Amino acid sequence: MSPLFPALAARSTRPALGFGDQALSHAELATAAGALAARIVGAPRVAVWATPTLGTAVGVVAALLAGVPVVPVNPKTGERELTHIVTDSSPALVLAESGVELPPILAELPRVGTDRTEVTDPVDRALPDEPAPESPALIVYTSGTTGPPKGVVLPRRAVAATLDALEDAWQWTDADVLVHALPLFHVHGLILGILGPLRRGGSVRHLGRFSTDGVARELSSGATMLFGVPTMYHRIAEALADDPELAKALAGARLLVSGSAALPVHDHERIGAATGRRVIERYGMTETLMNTSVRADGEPRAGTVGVPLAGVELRLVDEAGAEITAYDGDTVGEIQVRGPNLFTEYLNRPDATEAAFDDGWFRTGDMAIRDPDGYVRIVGRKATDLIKSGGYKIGAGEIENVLLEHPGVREAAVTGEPDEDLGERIVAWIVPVQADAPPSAEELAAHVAAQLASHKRPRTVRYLQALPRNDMGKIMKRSLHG
Ligand code: MCA
Ligand code: AMP
Repeated sequence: MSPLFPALAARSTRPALGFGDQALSHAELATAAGALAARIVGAPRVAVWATPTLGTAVGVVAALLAGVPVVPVNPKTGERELTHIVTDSSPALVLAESGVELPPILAELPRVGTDRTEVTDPVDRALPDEPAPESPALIVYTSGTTGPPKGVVLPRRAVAATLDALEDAWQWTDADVLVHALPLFHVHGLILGILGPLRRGGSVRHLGRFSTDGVARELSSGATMLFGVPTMYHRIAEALADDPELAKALAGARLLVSGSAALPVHDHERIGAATGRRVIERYGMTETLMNTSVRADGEPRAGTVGVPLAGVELRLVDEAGAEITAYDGDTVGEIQVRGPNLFTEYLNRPDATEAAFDDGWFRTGDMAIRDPDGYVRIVGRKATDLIKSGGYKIGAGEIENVLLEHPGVREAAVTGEPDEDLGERIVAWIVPVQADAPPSAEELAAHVAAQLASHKRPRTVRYLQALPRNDMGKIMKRSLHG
């Protein structure tokens, strides 16, 4: 396989990474990550404490150079989820910036610093040989409808294939300067948002934290592309009315890309009206990386996720398992995909891996229709127990299990409710042990955040005397909102 990062191998002196006032060129990154790679080479697997910082990017690149599979960990992961991830993936060591206090389960492991001072090496070593295309590059944890999150094993081949398909679809070049504020422990922020610019030989400026001011500042000073989740574009759409600088900055961008959840047509329209620019959507999944996109040279169409990317085969399948051949803008089927962009397996879960495929096609669980010209429109999801909030995928079951462990909770059900800002908001329906002294919403939110992750906390709590159940005793979630 040719190098995953040709510009690193070529020691390009062009800018590569910018996090506030910390920046590295491709050549400097090659030196820093190369030195770090030499320290971890041979480790079976490493975790990276994925703060939105330069050190995280250096750590991940070092692991990729060394051919060591890397598990990015959300630094806001709660105790139970972290224990699961660390036990399941068993990293040999942890990469983290100095000064960060790690939770006990990670603090027990050997720690390697990712700060520039720690990885500065007077010797500019040759980079290690390129690992095999099928070797695992990253293991990214993702929620399912039930059970704890599963580790998605992504080979180098998939990372390269998806980034090269996006190069084609977006005419993405080394002249592009990306700006974003996405977290670095998921595919969107890390693989597309950091590894993407590095593979192209271009650069990324990470805002650390999302703000419309930060987006405006970077797009007015040389950044050409913006990546965000719909919540970020919604906040941009809200701010545009009173912020001519933001409108001007967006109008000058080459490409505005949204993904991870559907961007409502209303927000598409508001941004279009205020800036004259169209946001384009792409559709992907942790297991498949990117599947479709509106092309930079194609017709933008709000409400669609565009056409299959180069190398990606996509089909719609009806409930009986038959392929839908109609491109009629009407017939709904589940999206199934095949191609070099796919993951290899769920770590330690052969059962789940097998169940995820239908004769070699990956079942996405997303329901869609196709316009006559092939544009895909996602219309829903098969599983009602999967919630997308702020672009994060969250399983209702994992939250219910944690809520049920709270001493004040007798019964619990979790649903997603439409939310203008987050797309969906997590709602907890609680039957308290003591009707006259139920645990407060804040307490339950803090309980979930401490065990799972802050983005999994319920934003609304509703108290009931009993949950609606059918004759079989199963909770009838659909009747909760009614
Ligand atoms: C508030 N906070 C709490 C509590 N209440 N923490 C613990 N317990 C509580 N009770 C804290 C939070 O930790 C956080 O801390 C702060 O309050 C605000 O958090 P939150 O309300 O969650 O933030 P938000 O403003 O709602 O965030 C919106 C967001 C975020 C920035 C858009 O949702 C986001 O970054 N989304 C991106 C998701 C993403 O990248 N998905 C990609 C996966 P502090 O102030 O310290 O932060 S999908 C994917 O990869 C596929 C492949 C694809 O297609 O892309
Ligand atoms: P995750 O498993 O966190 O990687 O999230 C993947 C899921 O996000 C997909 O299965 C879709 O349901 C959803 N998704 C990603 N991009 C889009 C998009 N542009 N429009 C609608 N849904 C999307």
